[in-house]
Amino acid sequence: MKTYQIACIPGDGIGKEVIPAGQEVLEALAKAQDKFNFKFKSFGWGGDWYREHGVMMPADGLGEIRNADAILFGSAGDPQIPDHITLWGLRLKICQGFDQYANVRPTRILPGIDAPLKRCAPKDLDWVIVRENSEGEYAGVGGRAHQGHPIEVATDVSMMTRAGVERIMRFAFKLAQSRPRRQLTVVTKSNAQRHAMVMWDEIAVQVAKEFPDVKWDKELVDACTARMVNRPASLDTLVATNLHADILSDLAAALAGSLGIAPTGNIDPERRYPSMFEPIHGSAFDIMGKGLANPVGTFWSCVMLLEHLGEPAAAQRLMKAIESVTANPELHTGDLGGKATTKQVTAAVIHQLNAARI
Ligand code: NAD
Ligand code: K
Ligand code: MN
Repeated sequence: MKTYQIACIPGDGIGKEVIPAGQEVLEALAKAQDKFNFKFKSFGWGGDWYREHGVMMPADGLGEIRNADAILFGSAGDPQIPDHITLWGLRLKICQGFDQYANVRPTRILPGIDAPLKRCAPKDLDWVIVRENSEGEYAGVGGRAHQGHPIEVATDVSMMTRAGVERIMRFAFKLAQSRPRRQLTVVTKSNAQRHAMVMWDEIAVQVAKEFPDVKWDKELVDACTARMVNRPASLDTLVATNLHADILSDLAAALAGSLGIAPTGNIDPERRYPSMFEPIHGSAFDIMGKGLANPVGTFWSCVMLLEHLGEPAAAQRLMKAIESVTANPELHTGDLGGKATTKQVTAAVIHQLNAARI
């Protein structure tokens, strides 16, 4: 029987609560069928590691997880450590080190969840946001000169390469092509960002020619936020830069009910390196350590992990279990207006997995 090696990095805050829950659910899923097993290895990297060692992860950390079949990640962010240190020292190190250049963020309104938009039926909101995950605004290019002086200058340069934009555009068109509506919205801000985003637009026109069966349009990112609220059914697959898609996908998650539900995959489409799956939320300082975190974003990320491993039947089975749990308001956590705990939701999903024994 096949055994998948999964590297677990819970990180900080509620990451330490939702990732063990995800591991439990994957273990239960493996037990409920006899096709594959998981071998988990956990890494205690993050804020605690930083307090002890002065870095978020060891210098050879990427080497330690290099051979995993996939990575399950929680969150990097600690109330005592500046956010740019925790983010750059762990999550971005992995995303960039393993060239996980496609960040895929599906959003849908799951059964039983009250989405905040009154005019939006569940079927009207079914999106996948593709986020460029290797360059753009988060390329790390820039600096500070004359720090602390009145003449100080600080820059963060949004650096885009033709090769980097072409590969994410091609990935997004291909993904759009695989979905029933075959529709892509290319998000841009080329009216104001007149160099990199103009190249982005030109590359969209060029790559679109390879996908004549995909309908596509362009939308400025600010207008796109309004369109998501006013005409959600007009969108299907979207592609946007690192920063723009970061913001759009939090909005998307909130429109679908809660940040606590939304999943993501940091994918290396060429499969040279392991891909990394994580809920889109962060450490949630306000609720950490209380056992109140919604684990659904992590469970849905596990669905994406299973799809990536080439286990679509198992992925579907887990998604069904998640949906039958969200359908019951008594199993909603605080972010959804309910009273359930992380443990109760986890136990309910495991119960459903076992009940669905084939
Ligand atoms: P956050 O996602 O941690 O929290 C935003 C709000 O959503 C909070 O009120 C929180 O309680 C709620 N929330 C989020 N996830 C939830 C869940 N699963 N269940 C219930 N409620 C949930 O965002 P933030 O407050 O902006 O960031 C906190 C820290 O996390 C910062 O250090 C930030 O840098 C970090 N962060 C890390 C990642 C990552 O590792 N990928 C992503 C986002 C934020
Ligand atoms: K996260
Ligand atoms: Mn984000």
